[in-house]
Amino acid sequence: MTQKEINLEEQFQARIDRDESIEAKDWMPEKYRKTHIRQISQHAHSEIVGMLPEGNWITRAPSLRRKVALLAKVQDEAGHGLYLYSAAETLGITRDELTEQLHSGKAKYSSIFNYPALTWADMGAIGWLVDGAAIMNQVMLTRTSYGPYARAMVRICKEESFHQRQGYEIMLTLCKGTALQKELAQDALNRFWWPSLMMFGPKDDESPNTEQSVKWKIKRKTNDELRQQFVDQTVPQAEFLGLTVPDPALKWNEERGHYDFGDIDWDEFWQVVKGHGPCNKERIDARVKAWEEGEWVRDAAVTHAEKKDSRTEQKVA
Ligand code: BYC
Repeated sequence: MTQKEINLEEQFQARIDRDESIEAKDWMPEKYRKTHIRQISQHAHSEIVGMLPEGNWITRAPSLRRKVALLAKVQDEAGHGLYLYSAAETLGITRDELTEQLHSGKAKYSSIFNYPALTWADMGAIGWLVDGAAIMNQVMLTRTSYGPYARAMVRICKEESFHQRQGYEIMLTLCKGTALQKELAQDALNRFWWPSLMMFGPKDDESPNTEQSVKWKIKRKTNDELRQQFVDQTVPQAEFLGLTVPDPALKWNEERGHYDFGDIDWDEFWQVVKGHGPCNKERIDARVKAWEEGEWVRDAAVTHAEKKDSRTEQKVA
């Protein structure tokens, strides 16, 4: 590194330490830019792939009210994906490149969306647990050091809290219903509990990116801190529903002031992250199909925009 680059890095770190927001045109270390492209695009892809398990239940929602709410939630997720792609584009990568990275498997998306949604109760569990975990992470990200990402997160968090409440309300209704409905709710919790804890990423001592990301205030809390916060918040909610969290080691620790919980199956986590989860292939196939079938729409939109621009130019001339 040259002396000039060292000075620039020091000035950059000083700005971060003063809690200044970094904007798109500001100087930033190449690794900061790359880390953001990686994280924001993973986040955007998660929103877009995350529409698939729920989209599958829109036609089977048990009432008009449930259908409308689920439809709105899935639509919000498309919007979140678009804000996030736009935030990533401010860092000098194109939408097409981002899409290509998802389709080729180069870019990751959240492991959670590689599990199937088998029953209506899964719509409750996803809203309650998956959106609950997402919010825990995203509230932290409203204060992340990169301005365009932080600002996108503010709006996203407002919408996510509705998503979480609609999920919990589904669970509450099922738990107050018949024995079979309660059984469905318990089964959904059993299947989604551990994958939800995995959403926060590997343990801190096995997370290659955490140390630098905390230093740059990309992450204000570590994976393990957020996971603990999620367990502490969610266990009383499960108790209120009258459901059992599927972890025999789960126990309130008076001394720590937190719940102790059992070991996560990290082999399963890495299998899913590396593309070998129950639905990885199905999810990517669905995205590639949608991309290919939508080509004519994109072409038409570009042609329309070009025509509009040339008409404006003619008028100005
Ligand atoms: N799944 O060093 P680490 C939502 C990867 S919610 C897959 O700790 P980092 C939604 C990680 O990318 C979900 N991969 O990484 C909710 C890294 O690999 P690379 C989206 C994972 O980035 C409801 C490697 O493991 N939320 O969208 O410091 C409905 C080592 O990890 C996972 C976000 O994306 C995982 N669970 O921390 C619809 C939030 N965990 O890239 C939609 C933004 C880790 O080095 N993202 N990996 O090869 C983050 O906050 C951080 O990226 C993470 C990971 C906490 C997830």
